[in-house]
Amino acid sequence: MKKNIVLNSAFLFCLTVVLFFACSKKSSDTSTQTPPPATNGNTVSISNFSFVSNALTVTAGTTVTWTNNDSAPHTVTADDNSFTSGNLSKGDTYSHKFTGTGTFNYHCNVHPMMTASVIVK
Ligand SMILES: [Cu+2]
Repeated sequence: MKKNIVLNSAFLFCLTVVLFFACSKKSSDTSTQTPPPATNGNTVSISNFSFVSNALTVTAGTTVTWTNNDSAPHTVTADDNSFTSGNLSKGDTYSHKFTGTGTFNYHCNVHPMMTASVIVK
């Protein structure tokens, strides 16, 4: 009888281990099915002296918001000067609504090598 108790305990222990791994596998499967955070959408991050994404595609009528995540000041300035944010300090945001379709190239006035575009479809 005592042997049965030992066997039952061993069985229960194994069952617990199996269930634990089954559950942890299930939860990790769920996390891989969760879509990654949107890197596109209608926001652009300015970080490490670049625009992320540097080729944002949106539909006409979308308001795009830029956020400066750098300590350095940046601007969001259209190459044709149709819009400009002025100097953005760290944490500052700038929004511009794109009503017409086309490719809108822009740059940073402080760092002209920083270029990017918004493609409006
Ligand atoms: Cu800049």
